[in-house]
Amino acid sequence: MGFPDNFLWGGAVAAHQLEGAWNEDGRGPSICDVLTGGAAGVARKITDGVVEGLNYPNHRGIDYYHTFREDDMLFQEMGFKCFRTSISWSRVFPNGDEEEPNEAGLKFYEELFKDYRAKGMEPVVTLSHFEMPLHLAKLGGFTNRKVVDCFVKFATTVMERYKDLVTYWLTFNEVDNQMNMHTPIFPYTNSGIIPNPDDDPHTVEQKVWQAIHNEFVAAALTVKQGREINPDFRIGCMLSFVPIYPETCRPDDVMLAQTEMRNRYLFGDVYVHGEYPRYLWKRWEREGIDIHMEPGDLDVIKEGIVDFISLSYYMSVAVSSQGSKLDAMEHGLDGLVPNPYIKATDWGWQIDPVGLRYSLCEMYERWNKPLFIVENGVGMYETPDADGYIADDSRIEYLKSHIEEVRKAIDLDGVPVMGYTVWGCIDVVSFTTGEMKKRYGLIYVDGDDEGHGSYKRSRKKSFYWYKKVIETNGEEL
Ligand code: BGP
Repeated sequence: MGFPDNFLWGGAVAAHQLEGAWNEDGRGPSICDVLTGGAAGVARKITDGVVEGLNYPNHRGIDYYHTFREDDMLFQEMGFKCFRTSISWSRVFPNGDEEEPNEAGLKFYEELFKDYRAKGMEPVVTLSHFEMPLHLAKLGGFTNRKVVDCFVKFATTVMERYKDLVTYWLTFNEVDNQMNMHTPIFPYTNSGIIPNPDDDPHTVEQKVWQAIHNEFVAAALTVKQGREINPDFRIGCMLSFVPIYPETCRPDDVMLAQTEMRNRYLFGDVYVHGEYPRYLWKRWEREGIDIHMEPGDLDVIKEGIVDFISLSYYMSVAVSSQGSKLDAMEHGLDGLVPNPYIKATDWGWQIDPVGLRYSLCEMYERWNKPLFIVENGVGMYETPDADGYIADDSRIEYLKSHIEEVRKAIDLDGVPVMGYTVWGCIDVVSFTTGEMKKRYGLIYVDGDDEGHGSYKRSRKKSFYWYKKVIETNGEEL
């Protein structure tokens, strides 16, 4: 009982949030490079080129591009069995549509993955973690069919190059986030759709759905071609799983929660069943969404079924049929209401460990595929004490309570869980806020939002705690 012997404990990061070196060794500008840093309560801005005087925290990240060998030693010290990162597309194809890849970019990831292997960590690689070359976004991102070919070329190039180094691949990070269609950030970072203030809401929805279709085709082609490159590859999708509870047992609340959950389920439904669900065809018809499909697209989607499902899990939310419709524009959800039974973080993310077990059961029973938790963690404000130490007991409590629920899902519900990677196992630039001060790490990085500081690494209390968890294969929490 408990975690299986081959359980993949580890940590997770994404290229643009930690590598820095944004314009080194031939890397082209990516959409993240023109996304400014934020400040508490201020949304990040999307610019169309780097603007002097604005803050772009990912240009430096935490310098991992230059420090990975030493940082990886810390992950090795914790006993990581795997390490999840992403490949920055514009390091490999600087504009996205070149004939030949950039050898320096390919070389970097080769060294990186070799280093993981040498340190006993299985690489888990996301092909697209909120990044694409800026040039492709200017061509319309995934609304433009040409980008499907560019992506597949990029994916097959790296799969071919690292076929003996990497077994676990994930296609699009949190692909379902763009169901928050009316926030500028998710359609942009998921699909490279640059917001156009002249677009009416229907035009925005039409664009996002088209991009989603094209990404389904791109993901399925990647799965198919990946299997030809190496039949031992295990290729999964990546979903941001946020269970949506009805606020009450009022039937309209329950119905609303089910309707909203479909925004999450539809991605897994397509990746696993290989076809668009009937509720989606109905919705497209009702909302006047007209998807351009090329001949053979639906066959491709049918053939490119994933081997496993990976997910991020941070929180649950609740909805009420009595809630405001306006919320749909702001949050991508109708009738969002606070859940009075659980606490939230400083950023309003509601902490709900039981929701993780609930999600694992829902997902497995719906899709019957192994699950891999590739992100879970808590963002906190943190300042080292006089000795430079951070006793992050509340992070330990967060992780412990979530891992306990994973164990229950395995032991009591029979859910096959492949692994668990703590998000931002080292402090990185926050994705939604663009800040360094929203920290997730088990390792502290002495850097601020403006890039000041020594960037020295130090172990937090959670570092030692997680090391023990891995050593005892989750027996000691
Ligand atoms: C997920 C993303 C990550 C990450 C994490 C935490 O949505 O896949 O890239 O950053 O959330 O989010 P944030 O950094 O905004 O707190």
